[in-house]
Amino acid sequence: MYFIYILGPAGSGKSYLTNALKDWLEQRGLDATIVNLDPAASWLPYTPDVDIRDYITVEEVMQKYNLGPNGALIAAIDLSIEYVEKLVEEIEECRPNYVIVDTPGQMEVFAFRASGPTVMNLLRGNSKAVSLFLAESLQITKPTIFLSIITLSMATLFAHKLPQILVVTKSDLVSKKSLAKVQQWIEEPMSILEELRREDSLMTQIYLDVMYSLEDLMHKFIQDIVFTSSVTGEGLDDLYGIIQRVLAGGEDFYTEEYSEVL
Ligand SMILES: Nc1nc2c(ncn2[C@@H]2O[C@H](COP(=O)(O)OP(=O)(O)OP(=O)(O)O)[C@@H](O)[C@H]2O)c(=O)[nH]1
Ligand SMILES: [Mg+2]
Repeated sequence: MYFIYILGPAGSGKSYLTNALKDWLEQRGLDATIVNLDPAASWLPYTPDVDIRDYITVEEVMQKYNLGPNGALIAAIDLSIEYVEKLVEEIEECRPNYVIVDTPGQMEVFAFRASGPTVMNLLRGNSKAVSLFLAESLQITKPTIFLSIITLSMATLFAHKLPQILVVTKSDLVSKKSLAKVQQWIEEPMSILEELRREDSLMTQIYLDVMYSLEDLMHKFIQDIVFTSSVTGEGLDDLYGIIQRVLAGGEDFYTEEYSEVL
């Protein structure tokens, strides 16, 4: 059993990718169980096999503790630790090849507090896992947003300490040329400088400093990028190939190199 955690900022396409990936796997004769870990989800593009909302919802927490939606989401995720054992039992009954875990929209609440990564760890136990960090193509193709997304993806990596693949979603919404540009920024981070300067020349020195600091980090921590569309199915073959490589540990992956440190 392999776990695939789907993480990313609000609206980045987590739930749609969860659904598309499950379909892709099932069409190839592989079983996938979907776990919804979003206690605030009011509608999902799939029917979850295992659902945190069967145990706790943000709505209930708001009423019970007189909290607003953000406070209630924090509380619901903290409280969900209590129910992980039940979720694990449900997953084990399914005994799938893959467990795809969809996570809450407000990823900062989930990934950057202790309870989110704790739930992730308890859920997978000793099973191998990979996380997909999602970024929307319409956002990541903008140079300054690219920098924010890259730093956020690294922060997420440090929070859950799992091998992570950067997935640029909704690739059907931008040109191939723009996606190729993002690929180039990943491979040669300094190539973004010119565009950053063009966007805001007053910031040139700061961008230079940032890029010098980020270049090495990016080479070390962002190894895989893939462009997908849950609408056209584009990129899902590539994504599966990378997931397999990471999970099988066939190639030298940074987690092996850093596992002692992490
Ligand atoms: N064109 C296009 N739209 C997409 C794609 N994936 C998702 N969307 C749209 O983007 C919106 C958000 O998608 P979701 O999958 O719900 O995003 P999410 O990250 O789960 O959202 P939250 O859980 O609220 O954070 C929906 O309106 C989808 O229709 C895609 O590959 N292409
Ligand atoms: Mg969602």
